Amino acid sequence: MAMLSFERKYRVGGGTLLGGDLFDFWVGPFYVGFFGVTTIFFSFVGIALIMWGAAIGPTWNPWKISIAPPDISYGLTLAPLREGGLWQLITVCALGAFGSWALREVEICRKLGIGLHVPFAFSVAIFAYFSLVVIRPVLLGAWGFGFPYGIISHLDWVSNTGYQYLHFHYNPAHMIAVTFFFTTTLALALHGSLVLSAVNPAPGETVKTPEHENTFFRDTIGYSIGTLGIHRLGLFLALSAAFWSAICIIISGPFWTRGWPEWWTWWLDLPIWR
Ligand code: UQ2
Repeated sequence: MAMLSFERKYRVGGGTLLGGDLFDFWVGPFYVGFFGVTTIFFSFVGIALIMWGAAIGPTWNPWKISIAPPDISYGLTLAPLREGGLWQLITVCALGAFGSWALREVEICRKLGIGLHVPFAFSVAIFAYFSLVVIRPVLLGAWGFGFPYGIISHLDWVSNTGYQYLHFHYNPAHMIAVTFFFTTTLALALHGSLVLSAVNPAPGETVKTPEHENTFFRDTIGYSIGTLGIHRLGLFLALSAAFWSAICIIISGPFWTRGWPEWWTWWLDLPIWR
């Protein structure tokens, strides 16, 4: 079935979480819904505030534009717009837009009668951002611990925050996150190359089936995870990467204030060495 005829068949009312059938319509190929409207609203206001922040800043160089959070001295209060208040409003708009987008995905999943895996996966990415700009700043007692919104400035923030703990690669949760990121690329490289190899046989030969894919891996490593399994593994690896990234920054400061290399003294302190 061609995609457009499938979409006409399944472009049906209902399945909304909020707003009933008020916003239950499409604009061209795009489903709108209540959360489509709120996505547009938060995106528009958020981008306008970013433009305002850029306009009152010292540069229009896209690399150098930066909108910083309030000074630490403001604690968890609202700051004046030019003193980090813009950052606070932009953060609200970002979370509003991301949350709206996730809920719009839920409504589309409900219409189609498919699982909620995609909005769930997106929620883990939102959780990682939420950890940086809300959870950790609240635990540390000041919005000023959030990262600045700028291309170079956010890189500087990551570098400075890392060096604050002497060597961030000794953070055990960071180690787990990095391992999941690398394993995700390994899994997608294996999967992408395996699928392309099966659908691109030598000239004159027919396209191969999953039986060939299974047999390739059974012949090479004695195990095939299967066509459904590789996608379950990929989702698990990717979500774990984002999850442990969030954990590794939440624990840095609120639960460990010294250098991360020092954390490993627990190993040297084990009684088995005495
Ligand atoms: C597989 C399979 C696929 C795949 C891949 C494998 C037919 C099309 C890539 C092989 C994957 C394995 C053995 C798991 C590797 C484990 C890690 C942690 C990377 O068997 O089934 O379907 O795409």
